[in-house]
Amino acid sequence: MESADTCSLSIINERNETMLAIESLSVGQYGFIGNAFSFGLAVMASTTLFLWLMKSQVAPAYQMAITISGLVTAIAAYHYLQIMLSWDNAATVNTGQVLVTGEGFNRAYRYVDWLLTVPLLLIELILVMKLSNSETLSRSVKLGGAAALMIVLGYPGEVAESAGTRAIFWVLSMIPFLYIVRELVVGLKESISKQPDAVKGLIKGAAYLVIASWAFYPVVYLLPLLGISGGAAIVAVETGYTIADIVAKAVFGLLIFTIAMRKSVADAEEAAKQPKAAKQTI
Ligand code: RET
Repeated sequence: MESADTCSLSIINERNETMLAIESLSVGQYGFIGNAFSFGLAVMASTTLFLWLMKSQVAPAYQMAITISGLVTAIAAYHYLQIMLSWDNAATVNTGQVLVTGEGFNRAYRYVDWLLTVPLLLIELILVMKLSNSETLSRSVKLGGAAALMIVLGYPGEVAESAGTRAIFWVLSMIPFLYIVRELVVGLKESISKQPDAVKGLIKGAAYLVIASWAFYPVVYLLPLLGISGGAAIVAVETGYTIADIVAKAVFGLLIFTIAMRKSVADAEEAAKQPKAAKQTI
């Protein structure tokens, strides 16, 4: 029974020789990636709890940003659970070898996660700046739309079996990506200058953390085309995305929380400075 199973698994193995084929992993590499997914799940779930439990500590004006930040890590926690289960089901370890089961590893979970979380992350950054309603809406729509386009254009290349297709969709996805980066650098510069001194540095830091962590994704995507092959390519892609996700969602969420705390204090100090008469007229 056991040998028949092993035999059918090996046949699938031979047929599945693609660029990022799971059967090219060593047992150690297969286990390492599974552990990275498990770590990602733990970070996302605990960050969600922290953000939602601490939300009441910031002024009401910033609570929406904290709620959204927790939503981003909650969506990610759910997807990391699915990713981990799919990874476990995609292969088995038998007599020191990784054998694919034929179920396949579902790479769509990651992209659906990004499709939901990337626009939310951008909206969060815009919200915490407390711009006028119309500016908040127009920037959210423009940046959120570009982010969705970037993810949708990246997916066909991620699941493609040929290097050429991967390269083409990388180029296409880079167009909305560069637009977002330009908007963040140029467009937000002006609103950053209007922020209170206490948070100016932190908001700038958040914008640069977004750019640096986001820039990591297209680099990770390219690694299989840059001479890394076999099991090492899958390790690079899967752990690379997991690290980038932890920085872009959990670390970023905690930074947003810190900004919201400081802005709450700065707003309260500003209100205390207003003369009594002026206060009564508000
Ligand atoms: C892809 C495809 C290749 C080209 C580019 C990409 C960019 C992905 C990015 C993803 C960001 C994800 C975040 C998730 C956290 O919630 C799709 C890999 C440019 C920037 C921030």
